[in-house]
Amino acid sequence: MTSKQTLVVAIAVAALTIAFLPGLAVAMEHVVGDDKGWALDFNYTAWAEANQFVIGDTLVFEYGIAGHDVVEVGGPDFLACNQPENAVVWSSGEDRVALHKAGPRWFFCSTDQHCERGMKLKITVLETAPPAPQPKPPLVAPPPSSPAGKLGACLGEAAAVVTALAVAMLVL
Ligand SMILES: *[C@@H]1O[C@H](CO)[C@@H](O)[C@H](O)[C@H]1NC(C)=O
Ligand SMILES: [Cu+2]
Repeated sequence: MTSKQTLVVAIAVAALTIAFLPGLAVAMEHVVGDDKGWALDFNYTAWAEANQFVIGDTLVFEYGIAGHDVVEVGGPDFLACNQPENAVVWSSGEDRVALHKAGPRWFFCSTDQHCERGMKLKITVLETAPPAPQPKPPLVAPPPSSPAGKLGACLGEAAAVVTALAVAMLVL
């Protein structure tokens, strides 16, 4: 292949990737509490509601090891801030917890009364990411769930790829 052909192929691959990117799952790392990390005086219920957790994602708990830890428990122990003998405990200060199955997970800090004071996190891990909200289709268009709607969406993506290729050919 000439270098020009190589470039065209590279651009085509890039255009295809961008066109179909929304359909690809990207594993996410969630730093618990964002900038605040794993700490007192933070609403982890609100934080969990503002985030989406999908199988393959990772939770990262960041905190000073002198003051905190991370304990994983079941639902009733979570409600009672109770740490059973067999609970899994993380204490590195930078704990990475892989979310490898769907369903709820419960964590709290076992230091003093930190759990009672709200240093506790419940998340629900989803099987797959829910579809991103789509812009409302015009009234005349068929509903997106119908075969015609899907075809339309595919044609739209195909048109984007063809346009990108045409631009690439013109530029080269
Ligand atoms: C934390 O946020 C949740 C959800 O927004 C809210 O229902 C709850 O009252 C808050 N808790 C505190 C202690 O502010
Ligand atoms: Cu703590």
